[in-house]
Amino acid sequence: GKKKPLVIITRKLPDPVETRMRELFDARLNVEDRPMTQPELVAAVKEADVLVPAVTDTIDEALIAQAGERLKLIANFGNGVDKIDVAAASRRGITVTNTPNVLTEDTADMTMGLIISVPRRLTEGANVLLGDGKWGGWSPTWMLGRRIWGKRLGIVGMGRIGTAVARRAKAFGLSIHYHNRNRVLPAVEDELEATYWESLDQMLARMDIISVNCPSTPATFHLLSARRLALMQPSAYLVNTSRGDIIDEDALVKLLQDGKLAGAGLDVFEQEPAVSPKLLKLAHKGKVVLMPHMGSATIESRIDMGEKVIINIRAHVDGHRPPDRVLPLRN
Ligand code: 8YV
Repeated sequence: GKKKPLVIITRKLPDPVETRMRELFDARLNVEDRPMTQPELVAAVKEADVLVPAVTDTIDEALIAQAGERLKLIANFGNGVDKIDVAAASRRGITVTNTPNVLTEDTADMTMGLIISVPRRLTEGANVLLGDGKWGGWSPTWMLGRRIWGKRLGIVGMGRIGTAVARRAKAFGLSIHYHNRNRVLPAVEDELEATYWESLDQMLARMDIISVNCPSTPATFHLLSARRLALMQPSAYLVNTSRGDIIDEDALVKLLQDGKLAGAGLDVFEQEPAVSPKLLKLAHKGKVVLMPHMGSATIESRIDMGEKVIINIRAHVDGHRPPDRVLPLRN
């Protein structure tokens, strides 16, 4: 039969995915559960027919310039391709694919979790018993948070995940507002009773909770800048499960420290896996809830993401257009 393509996978993947990849491809798996070093990545792009990176790998123009003739597909394990220079890949005739849809609901669940956790002080409450095990007892005025029911949620980026967050939030009694480059379909606006804000500034100024659900692109870098964050009400909360660099993290920290923002729930950071000590301090004070990039971290999502990677590779090697091809940004 045909020679199997050499597929180099940068990270350890769930067992069923690795088993399937071994059956279908000449799969080179990363047995150590750590990101590849730069020399390892260079060796991989020189040799592979297909590279399967994850969010911890930076596939920039300089790396792509070192790719061998054989490399024709970068099948990302993950939805966000912000660490991959898709335009540079495209110029070299390398296709890029991602794994949309399968992680939408889980990421929306995590987002909803943060939308509830921060105002209702879930982790703070749990830590009372964990910390020193001392609970002084119930009191009518102790550990009071803020209700989310009846509040206004502003979603920045109304794509698949943003819409899934909106559905959940509506069921929890929040009113749905959103900012997006384009309005969503009237049927979706009707279903969610959603209000479209053409002006992000105006939306930020009027919301009780903001959820960031847009991709990280040059156009969204620090979209929530110091100036824009300062427009939010001091009683407002900010949640981010997309990418850290959409928010000016230093400016966010400053506002939280100065009491000009009520709290934040962050699953992503500007310098992962490093988290600023200032944010950790705010977490200890109960002002913020910090998660280590876990939006899609379910067995189900991660297996389905692997399946998507496999589907994209198979389509590509069979000479078809892979279903999840990512096109270079046009801006
Ligand atoms: C993963 C994600 O944690 O899909 C994404 O964009 O951020 C998460 O699903 C990770 O990126 C997988 O590489």
